[in-house]
Amino acid sequence: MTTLLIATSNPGKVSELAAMLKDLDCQVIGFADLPENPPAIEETGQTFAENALLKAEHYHRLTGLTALADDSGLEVDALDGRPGVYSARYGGEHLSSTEQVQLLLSELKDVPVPKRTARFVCCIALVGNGINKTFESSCEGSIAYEPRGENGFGYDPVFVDAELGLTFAELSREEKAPRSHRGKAFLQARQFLAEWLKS
Ligand code: ITT
Repeated sequence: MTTLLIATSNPGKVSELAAMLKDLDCQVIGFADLPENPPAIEETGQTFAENALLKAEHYHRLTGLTALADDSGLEVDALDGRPGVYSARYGGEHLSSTEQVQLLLSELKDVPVPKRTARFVCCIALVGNGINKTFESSCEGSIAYEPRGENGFGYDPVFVDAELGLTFAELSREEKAPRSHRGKAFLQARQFLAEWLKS
């Protein structure tokens, strides 16, 4: 049976991706299942796809396993698309998610509702022997004036889904998955994976 490595050190992503992968015909493992934590690679790409491939290629090279990496982030229109590919490092490497959310809210404090539009973007890269693929998707929303909800991770408490009017942190994992950037990118990856695992 093929082993698929979920190549991320972000616990929020691990939990979402593991749930999405659970009925595929392969053994899914994370960094915690490896004998030692693999060293990270610097995310020097200018796009989500470049960074997702950088990560998946790096972890495939280190482990020999088929690696699934995700590069994702939040593009805020009033900030000309920032933080974008720098979402994990927004405000500097030392800030917690809660502090990053507060920084975002302070940057947007004078921005009125119609101008608070934003989107989450996700690119999933799959790299293994004979595979080198990316799958990208996004979801539209806007930035709330204050955090709401307890679920999810990162910017979820301030990302308001355009259709539901609820933040992603107010949704359960099962409600977030089909509408999220990661869930939609994963659906494409999953179709490919299912075919590839049969071959
Ligand atoms: P890995 O590189 O190890 O996967 P990371 O957290 O550094 O972990 P990224 O470089 O892709 O991952 O950064 C993405 C950041 O964007 C992440 O840290 C979150 O702050 C944010 N983000 C991505 N998807 C999100 C989601 O579904 N909900 C909330 N925030 C999200």
